[in-house]
This record gives sequence, C-alpha cells and structure tokens, in this order.
Amino acid sequence: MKKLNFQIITKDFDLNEETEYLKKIAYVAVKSSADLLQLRNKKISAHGIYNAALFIKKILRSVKSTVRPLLIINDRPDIAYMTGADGVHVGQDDISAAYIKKLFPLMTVGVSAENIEQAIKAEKNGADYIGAGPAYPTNSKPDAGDSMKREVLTEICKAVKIPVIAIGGINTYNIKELAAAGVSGAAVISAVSNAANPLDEALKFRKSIDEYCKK
Ligand code: TZP
Ligand code: MG
Repeated sequence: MKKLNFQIITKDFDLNEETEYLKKIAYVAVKSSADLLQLRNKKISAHGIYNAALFIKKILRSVKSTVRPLLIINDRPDIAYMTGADGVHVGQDDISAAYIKKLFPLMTVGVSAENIEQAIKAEKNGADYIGAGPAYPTNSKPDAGDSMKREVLTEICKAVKIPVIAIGGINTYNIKELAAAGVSGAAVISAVSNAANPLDEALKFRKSIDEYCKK
C-alpha cells in the first residue's frame, strides 16, 4: 500500500483571490514527494470545495513528476466522489469510515482521533490512517483543544496497526520527538503554507520523516 506519512493540508483560503496559493501548494506537494494533499477549508461553501478540488486535481496532473500525492477532501465523501478525488479525511462528527468504505471501497479514508478508543474504532471501521492530535498548540484549528498527552499518543501508536499521523503545531524540529513516540508521520498546515519558502520546508519535512519515522 502507498505510504501516507507526509501529509500537506491546505490552510483556509479565498477561492477567488488565492488560486495562486492553490497552484503553489499543489506544486509543492508534488515536488516534495508528499504522500497526500488534503483539501481543507472551513471558510468556503460546498460549491467552493468542489471547484477547488477540480482545480487542484488539474494542477497535480500538470506538474512533471513520476510520483503524485493522493488528493484527500476534508469532511466530505460526497465531494470526494463527485470530483474523483482519492479519498476523504473525517472527524468524529462526520460520516463514519465504515459507511464511506461501504459506499466507496477504493477511497483512502483518514479519521481524526483524540484518544485510544476512537483510534481503535476507526481502525475497526476500515480507516487507512489515524490523524492524532493536536500534538502541540496550533493556531490553525481554533477548536482543537489542549495538546494530546504524549503517553496517549504513544498508546494510540501501540494500539493500532494502521499509520498514526500526528497533527497540530508540527515543525521540522519537533517531528523527531513525535517519531520517538511511535508516529508514522505528520500532517501539517502552517509549517508549509506559511513558510517563506514552502517547497524548501516541505522538502525538509520529507527528509526528516523518512529519517526519523520508521514505522
Ligand atoms: N486537527 C488537529 S490540529 C489541526 C487540525 C486540522 C491543525 C493543524 O495545523 P498546523 O498549522 O499544522 O498546526
Ligand atoms: Mg471534519
């Protein structure tokens, strides 16, 4: 199965004003050999997500490369299906992985989990990976809550066989500490999207994850 351990997630963007951002982030995801690019935007409509997904797909295909990240849509299996994306990432209040896999068996499905029970349930439901966090404080998700205790992260990594991808406040310096807790990789918004040089930053992530995350 394709590796899923370096995941780039889009920041909230305005579709009309920030097509340049989407072009850039899709380009960076391909050129840094990210495994997955998740389209996430809590500020635009379903129609906006639909258009953004089609736009990103076009860019992903147009960048010259032998490897390409999976395109994953946050929250919306319906839009993932309609746009021909590779999968969906859902939280605890979204459609369950079990239903998504039943309807769309070929989709890659990620599930956010904040504790061991949620992680085990997601794996049973057929999830392909767990998003575990927030690993550190983050400004990208106002309702993220307190950081996950390191023991909980370690326990989640021990409890499931599918990859555990840490999320929240991750940078190229703290990834080593998370790798020691047993995570398979990281998903990042601001570290790449807000970097002075997003491609350089993403390449550093790729290198660090390959070096430190052995699971
Ligand atoms: N889920 C838990 S923390 C988070 C999400 C979507 C935000 C991650 O963003 P950043 O900028 O990498 O901290
Ligand atoms: Mg959600």
